[in-house]
Amino acid sequence: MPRRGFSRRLLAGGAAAAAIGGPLPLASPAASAASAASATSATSASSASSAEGAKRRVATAAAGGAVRRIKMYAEKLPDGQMGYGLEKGKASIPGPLIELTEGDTLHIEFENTMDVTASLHVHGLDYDTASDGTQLNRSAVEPGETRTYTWRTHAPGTRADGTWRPGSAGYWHYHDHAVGTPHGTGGLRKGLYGPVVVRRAGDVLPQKQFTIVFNDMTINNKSGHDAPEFRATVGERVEIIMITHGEYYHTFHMHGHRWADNRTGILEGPDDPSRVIDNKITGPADSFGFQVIAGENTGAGAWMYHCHVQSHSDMGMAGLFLVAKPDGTIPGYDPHHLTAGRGS
Ligand SMILES: [Cu+2]
Repeated sequence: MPRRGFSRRLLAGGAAAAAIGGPLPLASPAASAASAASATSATSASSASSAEGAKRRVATAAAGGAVRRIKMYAEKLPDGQMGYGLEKGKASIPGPLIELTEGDTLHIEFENTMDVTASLHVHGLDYDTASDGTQLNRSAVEPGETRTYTWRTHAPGTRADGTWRPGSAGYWHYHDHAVGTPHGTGGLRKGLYGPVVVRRAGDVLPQKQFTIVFNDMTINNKSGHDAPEFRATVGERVEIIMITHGEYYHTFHMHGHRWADNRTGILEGPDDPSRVIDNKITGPADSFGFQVIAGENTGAGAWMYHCHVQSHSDMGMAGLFLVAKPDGTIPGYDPHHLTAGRGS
């Protein structure tokens, strides 16, 4: 079976996102050629006219506070898996990337097109029990029915008692909590999950975004040495959103790139004490994210990413981060020779 191009698959989702989003799309197309522009518009980016922004010369997230509405569908896929999508017939695994800025509110009109009860449950954001997405409090959705889930976010600040209240910013995720069991074990297994990024005003925006989900022994529900590939050009600012589901603990490792083990994955300056890592242990329902400059200090090439539990990588939990030279060539990459995860 030929390796599937990760970028091609996500492009379809990206086009859908752009179609529904209008001038302020919530889900920016990952891996699309237009992702730089999309990521920028997705969060109403300003070019940061502040002194710091001018010094950094990167796009940054503008202040939140918007109220937005989208439609989401849960669908059965032709291969028996399940996915979320922003349009009927466009479901993907993982589901569409939802991006917000602290202060934003999102209303999701969720339609369950399947023949089993399903839901949408989010981590990290603010919601009441009616938007929890579980059968326990009757916020799941019966087959063929529709329900509006509301997710809210907030900026950090001082509580009335003087202690510090954290904001909503972070790398989060949503998933089904109803298919198969009251915990959505069947839905998660079949692909009903997706990424959420909440930014703080001023956060650095990426030029490309990729979501990697370790789900049991698969990556994005692709198993057996069919792991997704991502493509970027050397020097591009690439955001990785990493989520884990299923039964196992994994370690996420990337070759040739490192990141800061903090909220954004980016060091704030020379005195930021965050540890710089290239490997992170991750367990079920964990999520984290970071940005790297593709090929920084290492160059273009076919860079592996993989679970570093040896038996897991040997069983196929490995893929490629393809960093092209400006002329489009990728040193060391032979698409016909399956380097990632193949025993030889
Ligand atoms: Cu693993």
